[in-house]
Amino acid sequence: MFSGKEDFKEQYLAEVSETMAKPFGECTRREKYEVLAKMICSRAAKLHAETRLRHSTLRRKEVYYFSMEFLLGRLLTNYLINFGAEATVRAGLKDLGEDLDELSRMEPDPGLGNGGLGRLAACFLDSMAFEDIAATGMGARYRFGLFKQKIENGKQTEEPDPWLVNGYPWEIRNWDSARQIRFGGRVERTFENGKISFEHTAYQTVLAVPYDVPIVGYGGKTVNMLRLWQAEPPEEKIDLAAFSRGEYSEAVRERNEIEAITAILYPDDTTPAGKELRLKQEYFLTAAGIASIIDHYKHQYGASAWRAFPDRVAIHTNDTHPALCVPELMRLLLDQENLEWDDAWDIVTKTISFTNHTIMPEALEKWPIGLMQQLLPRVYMIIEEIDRRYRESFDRSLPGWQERLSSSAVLWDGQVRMANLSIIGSHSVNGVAAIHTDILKNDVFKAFCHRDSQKFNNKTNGVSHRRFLLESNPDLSELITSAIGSGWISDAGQLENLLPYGNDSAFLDELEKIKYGNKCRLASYIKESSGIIIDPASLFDVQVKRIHAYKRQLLNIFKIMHLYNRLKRDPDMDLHPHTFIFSGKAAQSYEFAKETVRLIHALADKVNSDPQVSEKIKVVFLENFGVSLGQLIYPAADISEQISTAGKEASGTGNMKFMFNGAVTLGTMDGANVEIHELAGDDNIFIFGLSAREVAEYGFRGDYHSQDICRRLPDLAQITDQLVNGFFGGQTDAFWSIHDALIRYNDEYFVLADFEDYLKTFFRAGEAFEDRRKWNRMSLANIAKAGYFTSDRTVLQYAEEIWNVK
Ligand code: 4GP
Repeated sequence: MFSGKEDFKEQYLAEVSETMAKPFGECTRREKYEVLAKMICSRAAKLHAETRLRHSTLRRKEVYYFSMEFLLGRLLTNYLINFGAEATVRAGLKDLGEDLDELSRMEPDPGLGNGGLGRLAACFLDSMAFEDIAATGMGARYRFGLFKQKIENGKQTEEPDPWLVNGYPWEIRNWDSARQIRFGGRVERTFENGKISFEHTAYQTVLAVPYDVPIVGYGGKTVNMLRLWQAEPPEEKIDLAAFSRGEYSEAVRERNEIEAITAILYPDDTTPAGKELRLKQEYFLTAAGIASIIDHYKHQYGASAWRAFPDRVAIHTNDTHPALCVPELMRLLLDQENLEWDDAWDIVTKTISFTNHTIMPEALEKWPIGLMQQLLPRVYMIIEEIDRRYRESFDRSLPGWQERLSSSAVLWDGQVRMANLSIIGSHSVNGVAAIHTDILKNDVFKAFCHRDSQKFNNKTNGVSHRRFLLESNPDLSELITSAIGSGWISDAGQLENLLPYGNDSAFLDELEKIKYGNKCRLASYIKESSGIIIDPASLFDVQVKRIHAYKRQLLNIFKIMHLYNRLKRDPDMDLHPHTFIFSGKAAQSYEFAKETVRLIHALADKVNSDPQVSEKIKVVFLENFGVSLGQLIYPAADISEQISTAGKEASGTGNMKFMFNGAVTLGTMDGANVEIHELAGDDNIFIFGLSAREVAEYGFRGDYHSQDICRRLPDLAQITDQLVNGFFGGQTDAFWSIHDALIRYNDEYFVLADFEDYLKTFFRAGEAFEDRRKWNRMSLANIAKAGYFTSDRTVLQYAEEIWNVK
């Protein structure tokens, strides 16, 4: 990209004066960032054109990854690393009196997702480009990403995140590839020349305009694309009559309504209006994406080569949010391309595949039939027909068929069940960790298993080790490379070659030193952002993820309350100093999660301001968790808290990011922890708690009584009492909803059931930490075994076993 730092400087300075029309010295840091990012983006765009040409000459099968969420993280440093230009640019900038990291912090971190599923999609883009898979991401360009979390008086508040205010240098608006999307209206059947056709009238047209973000693979050879669709009015419209009457908001009402489709990620869908907007978003992305695929295909292969479509195109749906890909592809093949139903259905089901990411019932999407009918009349007709045919073909000779049919049909009880639509319309359905896939097969989607069991398969998640280790933890990466060479960057499995270093004390000391350095880096961020001073020599015990009852931040909080109570009774208690770090957002309408955030803050105030305990324990909550903050936190953790109720966390990917950075997991046998345990081995992980089977058995038998546990464990009873007895201040500050969830409503997530074992295991981990040699060896074993969790491995498995891409 640059022949050396002089070459870089020359090109960069020329670019600055051309685009900013002022000398470098007068530019703000943000402007300097912007010019650099634009420069790298245009190089990437050029390489994207070359990649496309190469892939199309080779007639590569194309993968389209549909996801309502993509949490890309910042791109500048990542792309410089991928182009092999980071050191050159860093040195060149230094000569110019600038610092790459500071410049990079000017970049917005687009929050186009809620959590795991969205970040997974971004890791997949990275790995697919690295593996030279011809892949395109299909997403939505929300003007406001996930809210910015602010803490005020110990409570979460939400502010909009206008990440686009200064533009986004990594995108290219591609107006000429815009598509028209239809909403509402009527569909009439007409019968002419022996053929039925469907006429759609009185609909509203919305323009879907793609913004293309190049995705640079490590090594810089393959550059794929993420296409983010934005909703716009089909023409610059303003109601002039309304305007001249002075009714200004009426004059732009339609425009606003249309733009609302991609205004905000995941509008609160607890209201009917929110629900409608969410469904509009889903169809908008699906319809725009499918139309562009069909056009591209016809351009490439002609308008009659439909049978070969599944050999040349794979469409992957990331959870059910893009499930309308099934009826939408049917619609185009039937109504536009004039295929017969059976042929179209054969193509659709061979092309589309589906990943489920959660078994939480509230996340299994359902839409009222009335809403679907009114908003997407033709699509609904197709869904109805899919459902009718499914029922008709159902084997009624098997015992219990009624029950199976009722739970697997698409239409039921006035609702369209999107997971069932996805399963019926896909050739592959996968879970994201072994235990999760088992639960899907044997429980959640059991009804499908007789006829469709061959569709179900597991693809354990992975993360981009290049972003979360190479980029986030440069010192550790350098140490690894000095020991085993740099092959691990493209082949994470080579990290296993680190295992012999478990006996090398100089290496282990170095590992410890690097961890300490990363902890100092995080400690200064904490001091800067919250004023709290923490000791980098303390054990960093970290839980960062969305705040959710099943993820059980509460269990962690109760552990800290227990330590507090003990230290108050016995200030000389033998305890290595600990810093407990939390970060994560609570969904805007999820009161329990918001109360959990408030509880963490109340506890932090109590602990940190009490000199009797704060020498030994500190509690920190880091505001506004996101990809960038994660990158700062993972390298600094000693203990990775993965403590969900067994059977509830589909996989988790934070657990993998911690592991790559040498943190040791303290967790339940849930999600990918099970596989981390298997790989790291009993000696290098701390496992506790009920198994998924035990949790399920309690459910069947109905004999779990949370109050019995409090009776048995007075320490725990003290803690649950403290939630409401004035310990945290007056009655207005009490945590009744949390108390009630545990005691009155019998602790759905088994927090109290797992408390004792959790505590014991926590103390065991603390003891191990005191033996520095032992701990560093455990940490190393985790890094060495983490290679399996690279998303390179995961996407190769998808490519071979689902997409049939060679
Ligand atoms: C998440 C799951 O909660 C998490 O366990 C998993 O690792 C991740 O997907 C990626 O597969 N689910 C979501 C969601 O993000 O919105 O359902």
